[in-house]
Amino acid sequence: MSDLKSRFIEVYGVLKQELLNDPAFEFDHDSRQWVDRMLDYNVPGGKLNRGLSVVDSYRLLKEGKELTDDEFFLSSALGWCIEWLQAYFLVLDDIMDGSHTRRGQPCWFRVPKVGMIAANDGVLLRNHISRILKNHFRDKPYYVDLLDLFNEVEFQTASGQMIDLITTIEGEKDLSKYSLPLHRRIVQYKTAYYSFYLPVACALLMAGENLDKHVEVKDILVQMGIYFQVQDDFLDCFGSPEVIGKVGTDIEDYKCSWLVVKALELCNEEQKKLVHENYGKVDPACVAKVKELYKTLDLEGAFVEYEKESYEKLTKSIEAHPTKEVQAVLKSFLAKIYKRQN
Ligand code: GPP
Ligand code: MG
Ligand code: MG
Ligand code: MG
Repeated sequence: MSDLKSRFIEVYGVLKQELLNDPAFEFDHDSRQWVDRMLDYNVPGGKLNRGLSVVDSYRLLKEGKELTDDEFFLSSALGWCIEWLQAYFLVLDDIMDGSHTRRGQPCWFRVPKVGMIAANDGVLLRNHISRILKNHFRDKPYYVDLLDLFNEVEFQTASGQMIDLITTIEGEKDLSKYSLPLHRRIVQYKTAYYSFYLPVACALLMAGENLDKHVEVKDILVQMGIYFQVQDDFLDCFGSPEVIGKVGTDIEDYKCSWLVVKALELCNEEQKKLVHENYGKVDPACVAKVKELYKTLDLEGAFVEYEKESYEKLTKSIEAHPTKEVQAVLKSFLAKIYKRQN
């Protein structure tokens, strides 16, 4: 593990201890143990890309100068707030999507004796973010902007999640409503803001920048986030569960996934009928038929094409940006996700 990553993980331990000893609430042994286990199960086990990106981006914005211990701790704490936000979203998303596994283990709500307590754990995870921010950023001049940023991004994500969910009601009635513009709207809101814009926005605030002056950076990051969610949709069907740590449910869930939109675009009348008859069914035989059609239509090829185009477009927009430091932040982000397998 890199030195940066292990130092970053140490900060998780500090933040967790602070929350467990929260003076606002007199925890008894059982409740402290519950929160401890719930946090370890849901917060630190991912790739940590979003969290580490805050530290990376902040360092690049400081022209690569070594961070002081205090700067490292604070940028890591903001990074962890994003990992907490991600944990909160995933715990709830897995309930809503009826998923089984996440990060190579059962989804939290599937763990014996957890069940719907997971819904309240989601609320707790969200509240932990505000407590971490209050503990460490209350005296900073950018505190209000930070709170506002987290609130806005949470609102955008929940709105995207809502469209992701209610779209399936319309889709069940009329699958032809699934289109690339609709897909784009869903993924922009449910994924792009919190996964891509938020880490960089946190670093910019820490560096004393005004976010209103960075709309073009936001735009590039949102485009990158859309590309990232198309990858997620692709991996849901074509990724290997051992590598992505989860078993896909998009076909069963009737999701407006990039794959089904592409399939509807490419298929003939007979194949369209097959999609209509088999999409959104839990029966494994139906799922297999849809997957087979995806292979026949060479959606893997279509995805490789999309990936190449997105990479070229993003690189062009990044290179058009006037400041070298910002370019470095964006390029490092793109390099982390290009052709990812998990
Ligand atoms: C990813 O969708 C979107 C989220 C995790 C946002 C959830 C937002 C909430 C307000 C709960 P996904 O279902 O495709 O992700 P995955 O494939 O990881 O389940
Ligand atoms: Mg999901
Ligand atoms: Mg979902
Ligand atoms: Mg997915």
